[in-house]
Amino acid sequence: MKKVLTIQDISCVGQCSLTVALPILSSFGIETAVLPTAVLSTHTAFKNFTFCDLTEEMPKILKVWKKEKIFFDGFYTGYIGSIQQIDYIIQIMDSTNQNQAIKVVDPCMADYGKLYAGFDRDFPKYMLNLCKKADVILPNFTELCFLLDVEYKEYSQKELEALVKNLSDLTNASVVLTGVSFAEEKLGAMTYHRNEDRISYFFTERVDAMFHGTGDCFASAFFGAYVKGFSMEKSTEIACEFTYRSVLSTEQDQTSHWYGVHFEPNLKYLTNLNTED
Ligand code: PXL
Repeated sequence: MKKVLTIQDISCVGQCSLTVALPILSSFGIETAVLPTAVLSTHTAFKNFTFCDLTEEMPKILKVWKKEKIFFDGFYTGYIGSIQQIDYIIQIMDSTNQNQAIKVVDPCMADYGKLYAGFDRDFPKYMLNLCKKADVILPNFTELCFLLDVEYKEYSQKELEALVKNLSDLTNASVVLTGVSFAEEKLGAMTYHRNEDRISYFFTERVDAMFHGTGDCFASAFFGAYVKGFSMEKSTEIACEFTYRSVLSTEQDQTSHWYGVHFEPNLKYLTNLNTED
């Protein structure tokens, strides 16, 4: 069985980061170890959230893992708690990497043109360093703009493709851009396969509602599929479909809350995927 490490926060309530990644990766049948970056009462879109920074734990945890000869077949990073953590995470990836482990970085830091509460303006510069360690990075459009330090505004399809290629050149990673839309009723993702210099698109119907946490559902499903051996493009298609189904479930559930995605009814879609397909 594959063993992977995911590095992101625990938002105790909020249906994001680790509380989303763990059930999703388990549904793929992947053993998942965690390195929590911080513990928050709720995610940062809530008011007055608490934040316990776990930066100081990282070198201590690594020391034990080195002694115990613990290695991983894959790494997936999400929300990072401090700039200093980025160096620690790079050290951890370098010293617990087994068989050229797959590295996926979700540069989770911004949406709708704004950095999340708590990140200052130079955070994207440091996040770019972590992206340089990745095989695949999964920015949304806001994060793409911050990583490239370009204006957050509407771009044509041609311009968007050039921006994605720029980010790939800068990081040496393949790029999966989420939240892509060129027609009102469709929403999806663009992939740029770096080694094959290939751009592809995947779309589903757009659900007329916005929910927090879709990025984490997408990234976790993408990573699970990719570790299972699906191609980058097929993993993107699976992640789009899973996120679409989860947003539909959220919209249809009258008891849904505002802060997260009701992804649980769709886990069986991931469990039933077959790499032979
Ligand atoms: O869903 C991304 C995310 C993860 N972790 C924390 C967040 C957010 C988005 O706001 O605040 C703590």
